[in-house]
Amino acid sequence: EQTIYLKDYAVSPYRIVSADLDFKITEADTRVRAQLTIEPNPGTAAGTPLVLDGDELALGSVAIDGAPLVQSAYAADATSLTIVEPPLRRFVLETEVTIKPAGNTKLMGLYRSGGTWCTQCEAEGFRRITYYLDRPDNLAVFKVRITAPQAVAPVLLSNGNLIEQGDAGDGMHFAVWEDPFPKPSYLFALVAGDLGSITDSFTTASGRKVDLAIYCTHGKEDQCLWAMDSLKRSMAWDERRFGREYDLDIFNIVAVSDFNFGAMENKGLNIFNDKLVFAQPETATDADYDGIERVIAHEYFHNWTGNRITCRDWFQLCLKEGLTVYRDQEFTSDERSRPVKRISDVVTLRAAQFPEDGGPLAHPARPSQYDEINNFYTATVYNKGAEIVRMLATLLGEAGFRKGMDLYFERHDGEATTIEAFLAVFAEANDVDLEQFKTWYLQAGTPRLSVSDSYDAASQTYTLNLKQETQPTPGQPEKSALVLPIKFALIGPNGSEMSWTGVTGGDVRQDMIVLDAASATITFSGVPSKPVPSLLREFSAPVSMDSALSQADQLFLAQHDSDPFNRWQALQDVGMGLAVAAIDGTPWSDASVKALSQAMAETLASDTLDDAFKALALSLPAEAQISRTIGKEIDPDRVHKVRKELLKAVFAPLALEMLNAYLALSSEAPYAPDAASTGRRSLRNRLLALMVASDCAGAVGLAAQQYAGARNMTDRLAALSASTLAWTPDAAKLLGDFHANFAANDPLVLDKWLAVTASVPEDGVIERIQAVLADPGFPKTNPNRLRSLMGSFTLNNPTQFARADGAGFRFVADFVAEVDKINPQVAARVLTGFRIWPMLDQSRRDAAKVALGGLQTKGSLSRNTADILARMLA
Ligand code: HT7
Ligand code: ZN
Repeated sequence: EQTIYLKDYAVSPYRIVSADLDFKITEADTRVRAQLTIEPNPGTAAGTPLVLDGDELALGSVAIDGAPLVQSAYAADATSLTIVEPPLRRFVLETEVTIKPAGNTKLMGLYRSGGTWCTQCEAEGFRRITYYLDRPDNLAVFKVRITAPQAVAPVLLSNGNLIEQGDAGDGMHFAVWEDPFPKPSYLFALVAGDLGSITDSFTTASGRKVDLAIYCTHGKEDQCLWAMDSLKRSMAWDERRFGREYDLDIFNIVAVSDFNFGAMENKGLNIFNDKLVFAQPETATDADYDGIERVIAHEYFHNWTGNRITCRDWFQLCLKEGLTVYRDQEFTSDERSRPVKRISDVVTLRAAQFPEDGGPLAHPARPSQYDEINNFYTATVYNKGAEIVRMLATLLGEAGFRKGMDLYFERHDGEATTIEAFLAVFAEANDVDLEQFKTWYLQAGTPRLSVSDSYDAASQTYTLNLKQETQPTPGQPEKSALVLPIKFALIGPNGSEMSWTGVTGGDVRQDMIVLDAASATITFSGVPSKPVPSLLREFSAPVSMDSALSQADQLFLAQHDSDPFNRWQALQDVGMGLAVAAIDGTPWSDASVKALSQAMAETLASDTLDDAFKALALSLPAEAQISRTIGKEIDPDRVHKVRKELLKAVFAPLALEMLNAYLALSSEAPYAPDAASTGRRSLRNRLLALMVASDCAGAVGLAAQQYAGARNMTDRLAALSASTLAWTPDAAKLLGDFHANFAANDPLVLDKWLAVTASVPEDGVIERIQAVLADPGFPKTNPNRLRSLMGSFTLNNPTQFARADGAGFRFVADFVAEVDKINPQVAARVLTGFRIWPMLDQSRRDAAKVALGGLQTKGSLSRNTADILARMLA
């Protein structure tokens, strides 16, 4: 396999300045004629060959400035077209290729989803459409002519503005689109199909009217309204918060059913996985509504952070992704509840990114090498990337961060740039040195922050000892100290924040300690009584923190901390402490469980906390989270069993309070996706799940009743999952009913049934999944269906995936081998579920190795899957 290194980055000898593309689409195939205006870059020597990327293209003809090239003047192989001796001046290269979208199951390049032709070009899909310099630092203006059969493709779309359309004879019609903004090829898009649409408009702050449209399968138009509403709110927010206006007259979104990812930010023509567009209360949950709002915003925000300013090379992926995730997180925080959003994001980070950072697939947010770039669209690049930007904002303050962003837009608009350039604008705008901060982008692994403290009553001094350490990760044996912004407060015995008169031994800035060394001992003087430290408020740095707080101090924080994040964290820490100790052989005492139970009861009864917060707080850490904290020799069955017992011990005594609260939260109001209504449903459904899981009397029947009477998918699915996760006597019946009455005719609801089915922590689940896959009607080419089934199994069903007999591992390895032939991106992503294997106990490790080894000996794996497999086994 060919490894690409950041250190080898070089400017291309030639650049494409404009691309005129002419697509002739027919049922059988698509003919693509490209007229590329090309110039040598400064310093290119005469005779330097021009090498264009290509993949699965059937080459017809090649010409330069209108003259066909003789065979010896060019060479084409499986991955490139080389022009042996191009002119050392501006010239037009003309190529004609034929491609077969209907057989394109990789879903990269031009492919068909249902009857619709659509494209996905990021990262390297454009080379599957035509020969090109398919690299993000080549910015060109595009003009695109599409000719297609009028009957099957009445809608013809591409980037930019529609400048011409008409009849092309023989039942064909055409449209011509022109995008005035130079862009890299990965932002190219084309759609041709028979689609319905909804339209709207947005007037920008400077008074320009933008026409908005969302295209979808006929009949689904009314399911696009929430997406449209989210789009308009995103456009307004980016103006308010970052001063960024939209720049074209048209903004189109197209929803398609077959898509490798969530969505794609193509200039002026976003293409979306339809699950992130369609919403109606009967089929979409609150989580779906949230996801749509978030991803619509994310793709829209890319117009500035990604499109207007793009990446120089794919190593810089987190330049656009980390920053844009940060921006979408801020949007949701401003639109909904900031603390609830922060807690949810940290839950995601810990569930998805921390395990990546601590396992065989660990890599820096800006990697320095890759074999297959598609394997680097990871939680590290996206979510840790966002955390890094968030730390920058924390360190610089809101105004300082905005100054840096303004300078970034001013200085780099229209460029393909780097992380270095991004950091430089913040350093310059704020006159600070960010050299050490940059290490966050270069170093993999989650730092461990250890804290101990002491109080000296005689001198009224309080001392905090802080230590950071990052374990080695693949290819990075040595780690250096990072800059950790640690937001904090000292909480006094009456629950309010204490002040101090002096501080020595560290960089303490009002409510923040900045730790930039391996350790620090910070002494606060003038502290009249022993405080309880509230550290890492708002989760101000993406670290794992070991604090030596007693359970009593943690519960004190859970009750008094004015930082909602740390209040939530304190409850989690108590639950984690009890679970880990019990798994380790030290059973919890009645008193300690009672204290946690009491804290949960107080949380539920609080009149100041909101419902959404309560729903998050009334929980124990997930099994995967507990396993990760244990860190080695994990037996998932034991983790499952102990967590279940703890859940029962903590929550069963609250049966009556939970039931009363559940009943009081019932509502006859019609469904609305606003924060308050969503919060109410999430608390009610959380209580139902807790009552079922802790075997409260009548809870099984209550779940069945809620399932049957539900007036929206949020409540119905919650009742179903509460039943199936606890595998109640009703569970199988409810699962069957859900399939027959809700899932069978709606693919996005079917995904929910597949996910619930695959998450049942009971023997027999593998056989049930196998039966689903063996059904001839099951669409093995659709990523959503495959991910719902297999992604849920590997990530949400640890006891069955990591079965001691190896059956789960064998099953997934066989699946990966089969799907790899159809869609390598899906196969590689499912395979990443194995990353937990080095932490398992010996027998499970052995079983995982056998399954992975078997996959390796199969040979002929895609580059995507072979790369993950090699790193997994290294
Ligand atoms: N920038 C987009 C990434 C993406 C993608 C990557 C690989 C294969 C298919 C893909 N579809 C979209 C999405 C985003 O982060 O906004
Ligand atoms: Zn993105």
